[in-house]
Parts: sequence; C-alpha cells; structure tokens
Amino acid sequence: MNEAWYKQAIVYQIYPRSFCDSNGDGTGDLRGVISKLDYIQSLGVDAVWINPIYLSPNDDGGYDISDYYTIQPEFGTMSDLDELLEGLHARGLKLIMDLVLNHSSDEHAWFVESRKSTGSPKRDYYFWREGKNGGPPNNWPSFFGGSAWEKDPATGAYYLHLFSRKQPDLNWEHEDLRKEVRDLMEFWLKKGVDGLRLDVISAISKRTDFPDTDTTNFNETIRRYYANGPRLKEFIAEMRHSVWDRYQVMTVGEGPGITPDNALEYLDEKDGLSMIFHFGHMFMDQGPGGRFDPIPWTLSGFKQVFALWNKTFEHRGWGSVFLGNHDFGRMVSRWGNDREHHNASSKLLLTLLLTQRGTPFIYQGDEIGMTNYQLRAVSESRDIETLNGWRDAQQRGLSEAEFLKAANYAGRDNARTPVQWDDSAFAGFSGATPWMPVNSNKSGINVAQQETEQGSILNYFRQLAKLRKQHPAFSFGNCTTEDVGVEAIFLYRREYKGDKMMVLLNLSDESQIWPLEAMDQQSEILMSNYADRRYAGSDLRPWEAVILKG
Ligand code: ISL
Ligand code: CA
Repeated sequence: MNEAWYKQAIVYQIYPRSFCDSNGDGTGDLRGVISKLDYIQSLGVDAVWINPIYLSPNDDGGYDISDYYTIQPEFGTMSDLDELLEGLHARGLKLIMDLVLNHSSDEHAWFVESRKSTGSPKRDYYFWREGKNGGPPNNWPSFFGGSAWEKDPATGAYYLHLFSRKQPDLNWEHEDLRKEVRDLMEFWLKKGVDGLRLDVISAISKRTDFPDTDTTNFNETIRRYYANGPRLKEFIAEMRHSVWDRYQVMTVGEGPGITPDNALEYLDEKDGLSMIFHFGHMFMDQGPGGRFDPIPWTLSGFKQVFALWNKTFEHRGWGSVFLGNHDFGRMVSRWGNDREHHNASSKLLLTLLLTQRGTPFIYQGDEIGMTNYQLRAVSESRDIETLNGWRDAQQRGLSEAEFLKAANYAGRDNARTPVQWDDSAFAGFSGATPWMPVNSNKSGINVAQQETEQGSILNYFRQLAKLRKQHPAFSFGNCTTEDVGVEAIFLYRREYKGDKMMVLLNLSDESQIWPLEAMDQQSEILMSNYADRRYAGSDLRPWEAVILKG
C-alpha cells in the first residue's frame, strides 16, 4: 500500500460563498477563508478542498467557468489566492482546487467564438448537432431538468449541455481543446496546488453518436450514455502522463455513473486518478424522477454501499467517504436525527466519516452539526437545480408546498446557508445581509458556543481526528462489516499490522442490546459519543457510537 499523503488525510470542504465574508458585501470570499486558517488547522484536518473560485456568471454556483485563469472578483484576487495557499502550506495544510472540465460557461471566449458560425475555428470545442423532427437531436434530459440540448439562433443548430443551458459541454474529442485544458491545469499546479477535484470527470467521454436513451431512470442514463464513454481511460491517462505526474498532484474524480464494476478502470496506479467520489449512498433516496422525487432509504442499503465499495477497493484503488457536500442536504438532517438526537447523531455520523476506509471529506459546518435550512418559498432558493425543479414540478401539477417538502429535504440550498460562527445577527459570517438567509437555529448551533463546550460536536470532531491520526488502521486498515442481525446496528472492524479496532454505531432512536455477548468486558473503549460509556456490554443508547480496541 503506498503511503500517499491523501490516504491518511482528512479533507475539509469549503464552499467559499458561504464560509466567511471579510468585506461586508454578504458574500463569502478568500480573505474570509484566510481569516479562519487557525480555526481550520485546529480541527486537525490535513487539506482543504475549495469549490470553484474562477470567473463565472454564477449560473450554477461557479460551476460555469468563463475564464479558468482569473479569480471571481467577488471572491477576491489572485494575490488573495496566493496568500491563502501560502497560509495553508505554512500550517502544514494542503489545497485541493476544483476544476470543471466537462463544460464551460456559455460566456467563455471559446463558446462565444464557437457559436458565431459553423465555420468558426472553435466550433468543435463544443457539441453542435442538427435538430430532429423539429426538436432536439435526441431525448437526453439535463441534470437540471428539460432537454440537454439548446437551439442556438445564430446557426439554428443545437448544442449539448448536460447541466444548465449556460454550461455547454466541452468536446474532449478535439485535440486542441484537450491541449488548452492541460495548459490551464498546469497554470494552477505551477502555483503549488496539491490536489485537483475533477468535476463530473466521468462524463468527459460520452456517447458521441448521441443515441436516444432507452430508459427513464436518470441514473441509468448517466451511467450508460453520459459517463464511462469509450475514451474516458485514454483522456485520464493523457492528463496523468502529460501533466499530473510532473507535479505529484492528488486527483479526486467526481464520478456520477462510476460503479463498483467499472471504478478500478479509472484508478489504475500508473494511468488513473488517485481516487473517486462515488454516489452509491447519495442517490439511494432519489426516485426515478431524481432529486425532487425522494423515496425512503433503508439502513441495510446504506450499510451495503459501504461494504460493497470496501470490497471493490480491498486490494486496489481508493475511495472517499463523504455524507454531505454542497450538492446535498445536511448530513445530520438526512441520515441522523436533527431534532431529539441532534448532538449524538451528528457525532455518530462524524465517527462513521472518520473511521470508515477511504479519505474522509467533511463539509463545512458539519463539524458543528449544522442542519437543513427550510426554504419558506421557492423564491428564497438560489440554486438553479431547485428553481428548474420547481418549473418542472409545476408542469406535473405539484403545489409549492409539496415541492418545498422535497426541496427542503434534498435540495442543494440546504448546505449553502452561511456557516454559523456565533449567534450575532448574521452568525458572524458577515456584517451585511448574506446572499442566503442564516439558519434560524444559529443561536443553538455555532462555533463560538461549541469551542468552549466540553461535550460539543466540534470538540468531539477534534478528538476523533486526533484518534484517527494515532491509529494508521483507520487509514490503511482493511474494513470488514459484521452483520449482527439488527438493522440499526452498523458494526465494522479495522485491522492493520496487528492494530485492531471495532466501531459500533446505533443508527436509531431506540436503545439496542449490545450485539456481541462474546465481547469481554475488558475491551478498551477508545471513544464514545456518550461521555458515560465506560465498558462494553451495556445497551447501546440512541445514536450511540463506540470505538473499541479489538
Ligand atoms: O446534484 C446532483 C444531481 O442529482 C449531482 O448528481 C451533481 O449534479 C453531479 O454529481 C455533478 O455535480 C457537480 O457538477 C455540477 C454542479 O452543479 C455540482 O455542484 C458539482 O458538484 C455541474 O458542474
Ligand atoms: Ca465578501
């Protein structure tokens, strides 16, 4: 097992727009992040992944880039970025930047030139096709609702956009485009950036014969038509050998459509990515209609996803462990109980994050147990996926209240409310009205209050990060799940060079009988989210997490 830094690292994800606003314009920015570097270091994390900070019209939260070489002015300047990088490195922390290469903004110079005429030199940097029977070239749906094709008046042709119409897909079949991508990557790596998160990398090679999808199951359409195209391995290998290897950079590919059956193809030690984000658990509560068609999920299904991916990466490849990010509901609201057992279930989920096998990615605010925000009206949403979702829901005859129920559970606005630093007017995030409302529970859930509280989620996270560092078994150990016949109990063991650990999680509101009679009472309790847990054997309380030797 190579001891690559990223296999031991804990990564902290920062969504800069909502992290900290340094200049009182209501929007988070790089100087806001710089002002919190000591806090980030105090968590015991090793790296920061920052969401896109490049020039963007902000149609999709910065995932629509109009200039890859310029910092979005509302976030700050290039010298702010250089200072952030320096500040992280001075504290022994690494920086992972987020590159969006499946598509650009429609305001990027490449697309402005490409759409001008069919003879434009940049025409084939994007996918242009003639319509069919007066409609789009095929029936592909966009991730953000509606067709994945937009008719462009200038030439009457359609262009492909798997996401919003302001995010035209880049045509990776084009040599010159791939060269431009390598150049922009090198620009950031030359600055000493330590890692790259590659947005929707699984889709840079797609079915360019563009057949109709034969399924209404969107995740199936992604897997078989948008992702895992015939040249995906080739394109990844080309970047690896021509750029990444010269900088020893860690690469984490975001992979909708990547499955346990094909993941290893993209993680080859020589030609592949360092690791991937898979979505096995993240889509399990999405019905055939996608995000706003939530369906119940089961604990056995949840546990199976972890067991399946641990099996996949048992000998080769490497994965990430995440329970939330800027694209999903807050983890404690989605997987825990953010009402009666907010403290215990937040700590239990953090325990799962930091003791499972794979690089943990913790999303800003989850270290203090921030919860879902409840949009009071769709008009409060700032997310194109929610706004388009409402447009489609209306066509299905849904009332706003019905749609809001789904959006307040699964929508992306939930995770994008300002980080709650203290209980002042705007939670210490800004001196001005923030771009998104602050969650009303800021007085009960904020960093300042938890800094001094012994049993706080924040201090529990710090202890957990320390424990993980003390035991390489949590980074490199194998991970075997044990079925104890109780669905609510998630029990797994980690073992590495004789260091054995067992993790017991009770993911329910009820107490559960301790599952292992054979467990001798002397087992050393390393940590629990219940301060009075002294010995093995007594019942597991609601949402109790216990880490033991052995
Ligand atoms: O939100 C989702 C739809 O259910 C996810 O599938 C997500 O859109 C997908 O995983 C890709 O996400 C990434 O690319 C998007 C951007 O909106 C997301 O924020 C980013 O994480 C387009 O760039
Ligand atoms: Ca600002």
